Amino acid sequence: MGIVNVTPDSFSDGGLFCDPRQAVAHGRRLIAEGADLIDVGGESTRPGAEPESPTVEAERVLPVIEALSRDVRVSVDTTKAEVANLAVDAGATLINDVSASLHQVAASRGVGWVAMHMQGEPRTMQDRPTYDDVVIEVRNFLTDKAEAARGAGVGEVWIDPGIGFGKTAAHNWALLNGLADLVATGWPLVVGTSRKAFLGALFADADGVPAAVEDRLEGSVTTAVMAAADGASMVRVHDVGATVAALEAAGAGRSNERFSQHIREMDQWQ
Ligand code: PMM
Repeated sequence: MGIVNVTPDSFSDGGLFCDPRQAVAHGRRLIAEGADLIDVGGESTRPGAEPESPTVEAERVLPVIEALSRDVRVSVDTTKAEVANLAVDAGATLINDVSASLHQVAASRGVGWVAMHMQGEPRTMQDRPTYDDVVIEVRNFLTDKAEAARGAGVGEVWIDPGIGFGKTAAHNWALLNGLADLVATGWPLVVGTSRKAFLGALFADADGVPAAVEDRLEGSVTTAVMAAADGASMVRVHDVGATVAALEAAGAGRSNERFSQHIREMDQWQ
């Protein structure tokens, strides 16, 4: 899943692809680099971000979805029913929902749904995230949401632990170490680590200054490969070319059942 953020303020690429033409061109580059699906978002979910109006969000994403969905499968990254519905009209066939609240829209429109876990809301989620056992709590939340969606008639349901959403670096690493528990639920798993702050913290300099967003490539690619090796069926990434190459190398090196399974699952959703 390649990321196209049509926002002035997303944490890693905010402002770069605000003009729909630039966003479409970027999406096409990601397709050429090997993305199977493009995730288009019009509202930043970075920590501290304020919500956007549905009108502004829709204006940003709709032309981009309309253009890219002619070439590839497109998901819309939104928490608003109104935007999700308009995005489906424009050609999106998957609702990527970081609020895990829109399964009714997916059911009524006959499209897929990604349920992501978040503690709190973007404005305040990093204030003081707390869990007794982050893996168990996230797993239970996601299976409840997935079962509710399936019960409501959503045919294609994905779960996502929401790396960085109301989580400390320790929580993120615990989740990445516990992906097997999420895979064991049987729901297909999406994981998004790309360029996130916990990777910046890992590569902080001697004064504790985190690595800049553009210096998080190795951490992003490595954690994407680890997630796939642990059974994630999809990884959400900015750097598609590097990630695809790394996944291919890892798959060739291992040539094991997990990677073959991964490829089969991707084929099934296309
Ligand atoms: N992360 C971001 C936005 N949307 N959706 C899913 N399903 N999973 C994620 O981890 C996720 C997401 C934040 O990253 P961005 O601002 O670079 O898009």
